[in-house]
Amino acid sequence: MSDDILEKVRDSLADLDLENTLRYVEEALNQGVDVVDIIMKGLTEGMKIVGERFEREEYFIAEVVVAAEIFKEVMNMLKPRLSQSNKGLKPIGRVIIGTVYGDIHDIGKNLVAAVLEANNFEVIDLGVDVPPEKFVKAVEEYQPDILGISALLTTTMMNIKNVVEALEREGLRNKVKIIVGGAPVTEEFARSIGADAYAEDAFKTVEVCKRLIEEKRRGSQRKT
Ligand code: B1M
Repeated sequence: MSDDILEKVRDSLADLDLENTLRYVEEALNQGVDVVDIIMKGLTEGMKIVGERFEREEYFIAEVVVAAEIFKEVMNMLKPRLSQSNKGLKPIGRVIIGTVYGDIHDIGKNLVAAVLEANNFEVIDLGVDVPPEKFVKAVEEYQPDILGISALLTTTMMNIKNVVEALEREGLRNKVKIIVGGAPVTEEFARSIGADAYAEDAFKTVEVCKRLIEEKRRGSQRKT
């Protein structure tokens, strides 16, 4: 039953049909489908299909932009439902997040930020196309526990290394844990550029960030 409705959410997003995407998301919520499943099995899978159609040249940039707008609109509706009741609780930790220089993809990064906030992290979002100097300045200014860097292009993921090196040059590398993610990024890549951790999706990011906070508090500089 819930698979049925999630397929409808996925396909209506892939077909760029805002009205039906919203309708099926409402229906899924009414059926009691978990909001996490709506995001991961419905919307994210729909975006994957959009990417495949773009690769096969069935869709062009205009269609991809429309899909991104639909995703964002539905997320605006779902975001309040992600939040647990964190009011009055001390945040678990502070995370600065941004999409790396040269890259303007922000749907995944925004989702990671929303899920972290819903799980009681304080999140400072630097936006997209963020140069290394801006990451460095933000780390100096806000002294976060964790710096999160997102990259969606194979060409821009290499720019993450420049951020790690810039932090090293400024003597800030040991003050912050670095987590990286995004479609082309892997665990192996994360290690190779000297990041502390990798997470494959927004919900894994929460688990990994909790672990990084623990490690930081224990004063361990061991790489994960
Ligand atoms: Co572009 N794009 N795009 N695009 N786009 C991809 C990434 C691509 C795979 C499509 C394809 O060809 N199949 C391809 C990259 C190929 C490559 O490098 N290997 C591509 C390309 C080529 C381009 C352009 C170069 C196209 C052009 O102009 N010719 C151009 C580049 C612009 C630039 O950045 N300089 C471009 C532009 C765009 C749009 C602007 C039209 C739009 C972005 C709109 C926006 O973000 N506001 C767009 C979109 C939407 C996509 C696809 C279709 C969907 C991405 C997405 O939002 N997915 C994408 C195809 C695909 O990924 N299959 C594609 C949904 C989102 C929830 O998932 O972002 O993966 P994702 O995030 C996940 C995880 O990756 C992870 O958690 C998230 C949530 O669970 N994660 C993290 C992400 N960041 C994390 C950080 C973490 C931890 C986990 O810690 C910090």
